[in-house]
Amino acid sequence: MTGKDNINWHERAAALAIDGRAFIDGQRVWARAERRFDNHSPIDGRKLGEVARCDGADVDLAVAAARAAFEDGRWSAKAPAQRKRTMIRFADLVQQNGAELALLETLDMGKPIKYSQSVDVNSAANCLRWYGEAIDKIYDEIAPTAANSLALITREPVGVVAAIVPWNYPMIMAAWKIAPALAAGNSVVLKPSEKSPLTALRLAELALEAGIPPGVFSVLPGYGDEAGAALALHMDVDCIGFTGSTRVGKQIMQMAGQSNLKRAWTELGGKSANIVCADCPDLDAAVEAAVGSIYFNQGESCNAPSRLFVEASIKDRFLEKALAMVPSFQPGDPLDEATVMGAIVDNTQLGSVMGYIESGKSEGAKLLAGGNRARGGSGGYYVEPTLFDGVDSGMRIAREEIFGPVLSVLAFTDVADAVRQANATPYGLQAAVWTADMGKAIRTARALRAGTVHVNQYDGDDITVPFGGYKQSGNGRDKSLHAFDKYTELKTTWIQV
Ligand code: TXE
Repeated sequence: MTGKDNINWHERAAALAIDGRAFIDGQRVWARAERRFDNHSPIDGRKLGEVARCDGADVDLAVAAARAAFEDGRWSAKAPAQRKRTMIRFADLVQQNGAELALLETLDMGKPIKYSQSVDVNSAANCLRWYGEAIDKIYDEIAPTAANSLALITREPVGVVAAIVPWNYPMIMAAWKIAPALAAGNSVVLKPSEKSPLTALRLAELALEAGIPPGVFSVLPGYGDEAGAALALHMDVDCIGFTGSTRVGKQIMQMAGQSNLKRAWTELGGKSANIVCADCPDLDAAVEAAVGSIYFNQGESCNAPSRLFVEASIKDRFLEKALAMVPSFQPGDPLDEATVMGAIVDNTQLGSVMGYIESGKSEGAKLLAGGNRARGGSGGYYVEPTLFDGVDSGMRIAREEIFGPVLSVLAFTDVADAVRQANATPYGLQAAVWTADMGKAIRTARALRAGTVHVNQYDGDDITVPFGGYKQSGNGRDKSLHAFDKYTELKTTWIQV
């Protein structure tokens, strides 16, 4: 992004031509069966265009092209330094086309244009650049064996990688998979969510323009049970990287097992606990993080801190400050640069979020803010920032992933009990603890069963650190050098000396 001011996003949106064709073997094509689905914007319900509805036949083509590319070495056999240069060009092109990508992302899934630019475009470009930069700085190993032999331990690309990603951060989720997989020399077939396919298709064009050869990176829009399942079941896909719901994550593991035992990596749901102790060193910062993090991206984040545990003695003060802040997250027009909360991705998700709000009310939680649809008359899907107090760990709003702007507040008197409740979930993605007592912070962080624990903050986020969950929040890690573990095989070569 150039950061230029005064873009008229409505005008740009009206002028935008949507190309919903798939991207297979370097070409924009419709699905073999000629089927399409309508793509609507959650901003106002308007039809944006038609998108290729790919199925098993298209998957076969894309996988065959990916395999051919992998075998002939047009990408896989390039020196890491060469792949690096191409990945960096790809990142630069994402940045240069940032305004268009941001607009597509906002129109497609409803997040505020301000964040599509500053967060989604920048993070995706940074991710592509970082893995490109990293790939020619990784050395292999020689094992400390006896003197009459040499054992080389080398990493090789795993082959054909399928990536299936969700709709909440379409570009970033795609980048987290494709950047390490491509940098390591794999061929990749990406299936974006049917709810948000547009930026992935544009990324494929930019990859080709950057010099990633045809066949190495294909993008197949389509439904999960058609294109997605065909990829997960494919006998010639070596590895699958999935981000989405825990329900589908389990199916992915099963399909991997029932086909060719492809490596299956999953980044799934969460119900992250944020524990604020009475000795919190900066209550204002804690309030800002608790409120800001649950309403960011309309609450559609797997790591959203949706369960807020506050020590009883400070709860009233905490809630007073939180409630003063909630109205600033009222949803607005996502194409207005001042908007901080946008539209829920579609009518189905809206119905699900409203259902959770109703369940909170009927199970006896105290609705202190929000609870209603917003922006009536816009034709889009908006929910007020919602806050429930008096939540009990047994209630559905405390147990299930809502994936909407709904914060559940629970009181505690004993931090050990808060940790027990925090851990009493099938999920284990993230958690946080706020306390001035570093001993308590570290003991609590150790006790929390989560892939990431924050201490006195909730916004720690960097491409250099792994991201992923314990328990049913998935396996493997996205981001950081650890992501290469998912997309490479270790080979040992014994040499007689
Ligand atoms: O996700 P799905 P949905 C959670 C969140 C949300 C719920 C449903 O709670 O409310 O999941 O969202 C593809 N074989 N998260 O329905 O269905 C699908 O096409 C192969 C948390 O959108 O898991 C899409 O590309 N693929 C989450 C991707 O899987 C299949 C992000 C995710 O879709 C498939 C998203 C199948 N049988 C939702 N069925 C997070 N952790 O960030 C679907 N897909």
